[in-house]
Amino acid sequence: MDELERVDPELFNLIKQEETYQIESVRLIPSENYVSRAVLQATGSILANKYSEGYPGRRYYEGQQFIDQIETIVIERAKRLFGAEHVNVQPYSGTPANLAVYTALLKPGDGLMGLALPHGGHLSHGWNVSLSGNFWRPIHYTVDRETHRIDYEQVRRLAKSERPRMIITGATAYPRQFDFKIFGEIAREVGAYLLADISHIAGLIVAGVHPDPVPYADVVMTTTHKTLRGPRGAMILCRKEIAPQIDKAVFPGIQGGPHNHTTAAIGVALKEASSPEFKNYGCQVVRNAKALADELLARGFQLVSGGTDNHLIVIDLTNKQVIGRKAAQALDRAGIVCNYNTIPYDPRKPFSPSGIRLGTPAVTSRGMKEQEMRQIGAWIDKVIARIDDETVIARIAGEVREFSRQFPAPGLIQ
Ligand code: DSN
Repeated sequence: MDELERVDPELFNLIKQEETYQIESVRLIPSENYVSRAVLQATGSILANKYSEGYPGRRYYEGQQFIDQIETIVIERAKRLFGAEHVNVQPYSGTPANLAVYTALLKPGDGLMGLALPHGGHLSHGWNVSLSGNFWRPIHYTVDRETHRIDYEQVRRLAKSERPRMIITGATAYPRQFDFKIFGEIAREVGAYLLADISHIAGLIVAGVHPDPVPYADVVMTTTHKTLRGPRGAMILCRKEIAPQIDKAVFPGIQGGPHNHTTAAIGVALKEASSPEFKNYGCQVVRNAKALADELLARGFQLVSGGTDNHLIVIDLTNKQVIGRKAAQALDRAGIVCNYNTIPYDPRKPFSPSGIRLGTPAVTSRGMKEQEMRQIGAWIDKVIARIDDETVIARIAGEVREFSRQFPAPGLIQ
C-alpha cells in the first residue's frame, strides 16, 4: 500500500493500526471474518472504476463486455454452490437485500413476520426502528422462555392468527439450528412467502453442518462476508418464477449501479467456498463453538439455550453480576473482541443488556482449534472475574497479543 501511504498517510496509518489490531486480537464477533488476499485483491481492483446499471446483457451503459462476463460467472458459481434456480449478486448488503425482497413480493402494509430483535432477530426483519417495521406490518415470534429455542407451534399459531404475507426465518443471535422444513410448511398453510435469511450461517450450510433452506424457502438471502468469508455484500437466491420481481426490486427499485469490485470478490469467495478445505473450515467453526461453549459452561457461565449448535454463543452474565457492555469493554481491553447483546426476555435495555455474543468464524480462519478455544474460555473467565482489575486485564492483553501472533490470519501480512 505504498501509494496510499504517500497520498494519504493519515488514513494509511489508521488502516495499518486496524491491521495490527486484527492480527493481535482474538476476534469473536460472530458476523466478522478474515477474507483471503485474493478476495482483498478483487475488492481493491480497477473494477471500482465502472458503472454498469442493469444486468448481464441488459445494461444501460456501454463498455460492459468484461463486466457482463464477471457477473455471469459469479451468478453461475452461486447457483451451483447453493443449488438455486436464480441468483442476484448485486445487493449492497443484507439490509438493502431484505428491503428488495419485501419490495418485490409485498405491498405496503402487508404482514411481515420475523423473530423479535431481543430474541436474536435482525433489525431488518420488521423491527420498529427500521424502515421494514414501518412500511410493512410487523409481526414477531419469540423464543421459548425456558429453552430459548424457537417454538414452532407458537410460530404456527401466530401465523394463523395474523396472516402474514411473508415469514422470515433467520437471526443474528440464535445459537441453534433452524428447521426450514417446518417454516416452509407453516408458510404454505397460511399462504405466505418464506424468506430464509442465512447471512450468519451461509458458510455452515455450504459446509453441510447446517440444514439447507433452498428446498423449502421461496427466497434465500445471505450476506457474503460472515461465515461465507467473502467481501461486504449480499446475494438473493430464489425460484425462477419470482426472479423478475426480485431483479426489478434490486435494480432499479432500491439500488443504482452494482459494485463490480464487490461482485468479483464475491465470485472469488464462492470459488474458495467450493473447495474441500472450506468444508473442513465450516465443520471446525462448529466444533470450536461447541468447545468454547463447553469451557464456558464448565466455568459456571450461563449460555442462552444452554449451548450452541452453530457458530455463535450468547452468554447471560446475570449470575456473574456483570452487565454485558462492561464485560465487552473489558474483554476488548484484554484483546478479546465481542459485542454486548440482549438475552431473551432481557430485563435490561438494548444499549446496556445482560449478555455478550461470541462466535468462532474468524478465529477458525486463523487455524485455531478446540485447544485454543479452551484457552480463550479461560481468559474470558479471568476477565469477567477480575473486571475492575486493570493489572490483570493488561497482563491478559499481553498474553493474547503473543498468542494471536502465532495464528496467521488469511489476507493479513504478519
Ligand atoms: N450486524 C450483523 C451482526 O453482527 O450480526 C448483522 O447485520
